Amino acid sequence: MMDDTIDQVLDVVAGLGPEIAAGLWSHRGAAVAEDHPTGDEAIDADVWADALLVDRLSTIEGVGQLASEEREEPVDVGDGLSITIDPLDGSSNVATNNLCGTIVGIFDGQLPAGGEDIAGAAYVLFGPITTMVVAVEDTVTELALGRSGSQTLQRDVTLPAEPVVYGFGGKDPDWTPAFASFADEIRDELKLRYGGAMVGDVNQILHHGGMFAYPALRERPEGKLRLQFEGIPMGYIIEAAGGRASTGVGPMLEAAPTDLHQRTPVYLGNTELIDRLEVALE
Ligand code: AHM
Ligand code: MG
Repeated sequence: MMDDTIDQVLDVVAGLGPEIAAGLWSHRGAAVAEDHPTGDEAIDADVWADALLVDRLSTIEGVGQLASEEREEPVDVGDGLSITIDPLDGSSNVATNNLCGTIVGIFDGQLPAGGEDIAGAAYVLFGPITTMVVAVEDTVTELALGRSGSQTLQRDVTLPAEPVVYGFGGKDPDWTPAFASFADEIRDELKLRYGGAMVGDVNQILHHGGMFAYPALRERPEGKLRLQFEGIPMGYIIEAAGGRASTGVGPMLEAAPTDLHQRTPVYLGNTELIDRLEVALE
C-alpha cells in the first residue's frame, strides 16, 4: 500500500514535469502575491507550479498531508503519507532562463517530519532536457521526462569517488571565518560550478562529485534553505547516492524540524569533504 502510494506520487510528479517545463515561459512575471510564508518573493511560476502539484497530488488516495514551501500550513487531503514540495526551487532563475526545478519529499509520519520518517525523495530539473532524480530504498535513479513518457538514463546512481566541482551559496563576506577558510582550501582543489538553484547545483555534484553548500552566514546562522522542503529531501538523495548531507553540526537526516518552514545551513556531497567541513566548523 505504502509502496503503491510512493509510486503514484512519483508518477504524478514525473507526469507534471514536462507540463511545467512547457508552461514556464508564460508564467515569468511577478505573482499577485499575498505574503509568502518564508518572506521570499514569489513569482507567478511559483504559484502556478504549486497549484498544479497540490491539485494533482491531492487526488492520490494514500496521501495524508501535503505541504508546500509556498503555503503557510500543510493541506490535509486524507490519510496516509505526508508529501512536501518546493514547487519551483530557484525560481528567480526563470527570468534569466537558467536552471530551476521541483523538490519532493515523501514521509511516513506527520509533518514536520525528519529524516527518520523519510520514505523517498525526488527532484525534477528543468534544463535543456527535463530530468528527474528519484531516491527510494537507498537507490537513486535518473530519468529523462518527455511528453509521451519517461526513459531511464541511469540506475543505481552514485557520486563519483573523485570529487571535481563545488558550488557555495551566499556572499563571501557574509560567510563565517571558519567556512571562508574552508572554502579557500576547496577553491584550490575543485572547480567552481554554481548556478543559483539548489536542484541544478546539487545535480552537478551528483554527476561530477564534489560539494554543494548554502552555509550559515554571520548575520543569518540558520542560512537560507529550508530543512523540511530542501535540506532533508536533497540530503536523502545524496546519502542514497553514497554521499553525506550535514547541517554543519551533524547529519541532516537527524535534524528533525520543529517548524515546517525552518531554515538550515546545508552542506552535502562526497563523504570525505563533508567530514572535513564538519571538522573545519568545530
Ligand atoms: P527559492 O526557493 O526562493 O528559489 O530560494 C532557494 C534558492 C536555492 O535554489 C539556491 O540554492 C539559493 O536560493 C541560492 O541563493 P543565492 O542566490 O543567495 O545564492
Ligand atoms: Mg523555492
